[in-house]
Parts: sequence; C-alpha cells; structure tokens
Amino acid sequence: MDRDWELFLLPYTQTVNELKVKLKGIRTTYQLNKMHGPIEFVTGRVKPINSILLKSRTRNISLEKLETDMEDLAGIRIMCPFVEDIHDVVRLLKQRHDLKVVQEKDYVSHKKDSGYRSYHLICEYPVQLIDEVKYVLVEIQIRTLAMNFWASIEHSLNYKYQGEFPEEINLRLQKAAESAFQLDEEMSTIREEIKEAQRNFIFKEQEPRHDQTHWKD
Ligand code: 0O2
Ligand code: 0O2
Repeated sequence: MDRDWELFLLPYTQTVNELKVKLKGIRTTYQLNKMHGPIEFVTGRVKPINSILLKSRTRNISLEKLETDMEDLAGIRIMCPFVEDIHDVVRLLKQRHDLKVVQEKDYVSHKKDSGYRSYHLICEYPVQLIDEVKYVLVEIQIRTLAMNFWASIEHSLNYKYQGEFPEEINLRLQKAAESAFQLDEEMSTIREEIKEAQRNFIFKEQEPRHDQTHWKD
C-alpha cells in the first residue's frame, strides 16, 4: 500500500505533543502550589514506521485498519514517584473531558509473566485538524520510577535477544522485577516522611539567596 506516512501520522504527532504539554502542566501546577504531585516526568513518542510495519505483520493487523487496531501509534508514558500516585493519575485522567478511556489494563496489581508492571489506559483523544476533529487512540502507560527502570532495561535486552532470553537472564530479570517491586513497597512505607522532606526542601529552596538553604532537621 502506498501511504504518505508523514501525513498519516500527523494527528498522532499532534496528539503526543498536546498531551505532553497538558500533562506537564499538571506537574507544574502541583509544583507551584508546593504540593506533592503524582507526576515525576512525562515522555511521549509516535511509533516509528518500522515498528508499525513489524507489529502489523506479527499481530496480523491490516494497514487499512491501523487507526482502529493499532492502539499505540501515539504513546504517552507518565512516571510517578510512588505506586499510590499511579492511581491518582488514573483518577485524574478518567475525569478529563478531552480523554475517553476505552480500555484499561492493570499490570500493577497483575504483573505480566515477564515481571512487567505498569498501568495502561487506551484512550480516545479529540485532535483538532484544519476543519475537523479527529478522534485518535493513544496508549498511556503509567508507572513508578522503579517500574520504568526495570522496563527500560528489559526492553533494551529484549531488543538484543529478540525476545528469546537465555533462562539464566530470564530468572535474573524476574528477580530484578521483584526487587523493583520491593523498592516501591519500601518507598511507600516512608512516603509521608519523604513528602515532608520535599515540602521543606522546596520551601527552603525558594527563600532569598542570602538565607542559606538547609534541610530541616
Ligand atoms: P523537564 O522540565 O525536565 O520535564 P521533545 O524532545 O520535544 O519531543 P521532550 O519532552 O523534551 O519532547 O522529550 P521526551 O523525550 O518526550 O521527554 C523527556 C523528558 O523526560 C525530558 O524532560 C527529560 O528530562 C525527562 N526525563 C527523562 N528521563 C528522566 C528521569 O529519569 N527523571 C526525570 N525526572 N526526568 C526524566 P523535558 O521535557 O526536557 O523537561
Ligand atoms: P513498544 O513501542 O516497543 O513499547 P495484548 O494483545 O493486549 O495482550 P499488547 O497489545 O502487546 O498485548 O499490549 P500490552 O501487553 O498492554 O503491551 C503494550 C506495551 O506495554 C508494549 O508495547 C510495551 O511498551 C509495554 N510492555 C508490555 N509488556 C512488556 C514487557 O514484558 N516488558 C517491557 N519492557 N514492556 C512491556 P510494544 O508493542 O512492545 O511496543
């Protein structure tokens, strides 16, 4: 099929860019209000053409049906400091008027066999084009920093081993996933102390320069 990919993907590029601005806006609002925010940072990408073609072959998705059947042409990733923040972010996203959740996958409570954890929302997003509104699908992955660390490393190893991990690596990845989980659990238990320390740090940081910045005891 002869397709103008740049034109086809333009609404997805716009979606990713718009959502990044909106989500970063949420983060900044929390910061300016000196409140603990559930968003640490946000990234986004439009699926590269090579990956689209590969996935369409392996998943048997016809190129004519990409818009409806390939849910992650536009992808947003939201990293949260704590596991509890994931649920706050999900709540925030569900109440937005510019997003309609069409599918929800909770790999936080139900990890995948690989050890992967994240919360996925497939959403419909209205993107304003020249003279029409187009509803495009976007996959939003919400995860902690520890989950992101594990997934990034596993993803790059997966690329190297083409999904066929030697058993030894598989076991070690499972163990690492468990450690990441334990880390999240441990951080949650001291969450309140960390939040308090962050509040004091931000407060101190914003004092005039002549007033030396120190952590409160
Ligand atoms: P800020 O203020 O630090 O958030 P673009 O290049 O225009 O497509 P962007 O947002 O610059 O868009 O790049 P991308 O790759 O989508 O998002 C990367 C953002 O995530 C960058 O922030 C990185 O600093 C941030 N980031 C990546 N890894 C980490 C991390 O481990 N910790 C933290 N705190 N941030 C990370 P911005 O948007 O440039 O600016
Ligand atoms: P990319 O762009 O390379 O990340 P389903 O048919 O619903 O069972 P599907 O469609 O693969 O399965 O959806 P799923 O399982 O929700 O996964 C979607 C995305 O989640 C993947 O995108 C990954 O980004 C991420 N993901 C899922 N499982 C794993 C895992 O075991 N390890 C890592 N690192 N990431 C995972 P893609 O399609 O791989 O594309």
